[in-house]
This record gives sequence, C-alpha cells and structure tokens, in this order.
Amino acid sequence: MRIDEIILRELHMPLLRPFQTSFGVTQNRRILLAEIRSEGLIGWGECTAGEHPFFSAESTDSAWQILCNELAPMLAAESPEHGGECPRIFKAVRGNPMAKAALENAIWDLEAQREGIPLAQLIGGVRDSVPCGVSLGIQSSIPELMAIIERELEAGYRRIKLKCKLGWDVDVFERVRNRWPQILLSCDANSAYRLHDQEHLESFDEFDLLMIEQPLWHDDFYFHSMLQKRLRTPICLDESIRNRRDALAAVEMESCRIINIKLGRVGGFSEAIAVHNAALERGIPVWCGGMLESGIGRAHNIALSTLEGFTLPGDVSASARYWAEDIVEPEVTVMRDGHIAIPDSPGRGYEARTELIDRLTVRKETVRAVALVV
Ligand code: OSB
Ligand code: MG
Repeated sequence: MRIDEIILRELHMPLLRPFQTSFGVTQNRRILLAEIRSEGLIGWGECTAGEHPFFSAESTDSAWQILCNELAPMLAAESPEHGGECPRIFKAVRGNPMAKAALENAIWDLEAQREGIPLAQLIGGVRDSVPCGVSLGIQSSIPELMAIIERELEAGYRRIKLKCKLGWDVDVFERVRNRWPQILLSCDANSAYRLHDQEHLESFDEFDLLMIEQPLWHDDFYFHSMLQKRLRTPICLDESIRNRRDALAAVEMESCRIINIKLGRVGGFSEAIAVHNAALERGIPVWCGGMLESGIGRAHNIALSTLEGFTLPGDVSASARYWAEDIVEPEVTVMRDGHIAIPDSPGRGYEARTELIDRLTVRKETVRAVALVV
C-alpha cells in the first residue's frame, strides 16, 4: 500500500454532559484523528488520549507531538500492506500506545477497504451484533443517578457501570441494587482505593457486582492479586493491561478474572487481538472499554467487540449519549435489545463526515513520505 499522505487533526468536541471519574471531570474533548490516504482509499484512526495525563501518561498534546514528529514520518516511509506490520514499524518508539493506535487502526481500516470486506471480518469477528453497556460518571446526587439509570435501561442497555470512589460507592450501590435487584451492575474505581481500603472493598461483595474495575494502582498486578483472594466479586483490570504479556501476568497471578481491552491503551488492533487471544485461551472473559470516543474510534471499538472472547457487554454505546452531532454517518445507534448491528460495508463501516470534521478542526498537519531523489 503506497501511503500518499497522512493528515493529522485536532478536533474540539464538547460532550453533551460532563463526565466525572475518580481522577477528574471531562467536559470538552480534544480529539486527534489520523486520516491516511492511500491509492484512492482513505483510512481513519482516532487517538484516545485524554486532555490531561490522568488516565495514563499520554495526553492530547503529548500524542500530537509524537504523532507529527515521530510516528507519522516512520509510517509514511514504510508503506505497510497490513495493520499487523505497525508494531514493528513503531518499535523504536517506547510507550505512546494511544498515538500508535491512531495510525495502526487507520491502516487496518484501509486494509479492510482494499480487501472489500468489513473491518470486523478482517480481524476474524464472529458476531453480527454486539451487546452494549453504559459507563455512568459520578453524579451530584443519587436521585440524579437513579433517573439516568432508568433512562439507560429503558433504552435497552444491558449492563450499568458506575464510576466510583470513596464517598460515592456503597451507599450508591445499595440504592441501585434495591431498586434493580437483577441487572448486570459493575463499578470502575480508576485506581481510587489503596490497601487500607481492603475491608471497605470487601463490603462491595454484598451487591452482587459483575466486577470491580481497577480498584488499586494503575500499574499494579501484585496487590490486585492479594485483593482478589479476599473478594468474591471478580476484579477487572483496565489501566494495568498494556499488552499481551501484562494479560498473561495478570491471569497467572490471579490479579483479575476479567479483562477490559481498549484499543488505545494497548496500542492498536494487533495488540488488542493478542490480548484477546491470550484471554480466550485461558477462559478469561473480555469486553471493550471506551474512552469517550468520536464515531471514528467508536467504529473501531465495535469491530473489535465482534471477536469471540468479547462475551460481556462493553462500554460501547450510541453517539447520541455523547455528542450533539457525531462526525460519522450514520451515527452509532443501539437497537431496542441493547445491541449495535455490525455494518456490512467495507472497512470501518461508518463514513467520516469530512465537512463537519473540517469545521471542528483546530489544528492540522500533513505528513508525506520524503521523496527519494536519485
Ligand atoms: O476507565 O473506562 C474508563 C472514560 C475515560 C477514561 C477512562 C474510562 C472512561 C470510561 C468511559 O469509563 C467509557 C465511555 O466511553 O463511555
Ligand atoms: Mg476503566
């Protein structure tokens, strides 16, 4: 595949509602998109870094720097045939998985278009629809949260995940469980707790949660494994799992019983598939995490979720929950049964709305292969 040009953009996209986690509040997303033009086709990828380096070390600004000055020139010089070649091409650059994923995922999208098949099919997906859950931020009151849950269940979502921290956990779980004894309910601490909270975390067991996501340090396996021994509720790791080796270590040490796979966090489709395969072989269920993506990242998450091991509802939900207007056509919608249907057109299956993208763009940089003049 000859790469003609790589266009990098930063878009400003205000969320419909602020999203609060234990590490902060997000209101305005600064989203980086990679557009790769190759032989008449266009692949798109999204960098899922946050505005600040709070979830992981990457941020919009650090990823922009690495994309423009390191990764895009490397990729343009190589013209890979397959998305699976990207990890080798980017190997010299340590870390920066979200920046790498933006480019790698755009190459997978291009490859699927060139083959004339949906991206889900290219990666070996086995589902024609994927079950969806919602991730609900910390609210200013329990009644507000209850009203939101009611609405999301009404819309068909099959799992409710509550962001939590000290002061927004057991009282909330109790109220929600009393009202909805049967629903799939989970929580995500984003590393809000420490070992001295162990007894408090043990008290979560009575709420019959599907899982507790990343209760302890963002980079830990050992203490999660100590904690898992004391809990009936499965631990799910998100932040800690950066690659297949991490997944193997976590499973081996019994640090978790469930794994959240995020394309950005692991550096793109190649590593996401490798994590999935490792988990599947070991009987560990996985699900697809979300990072408040635009429709481009969302399209990739949907394709990923079609792999066999994605047996739990993911944090992949409708565009209209996040944006007044999404940058893809059609927008991502969820059916009454809480599933998203897999598109059957070639590539990612959701068209980029280029005029809207141009209107939302605040900076843009084009990278081309340096012509070899002999
Ligand atoms: O930990 O899963 C997380 C959003 C930003 C950063 C981290 C996380 C999240 C979410 C949002 O939970 C999921 C979504 O995109 O709806
Ligand atoms: Mg999480």
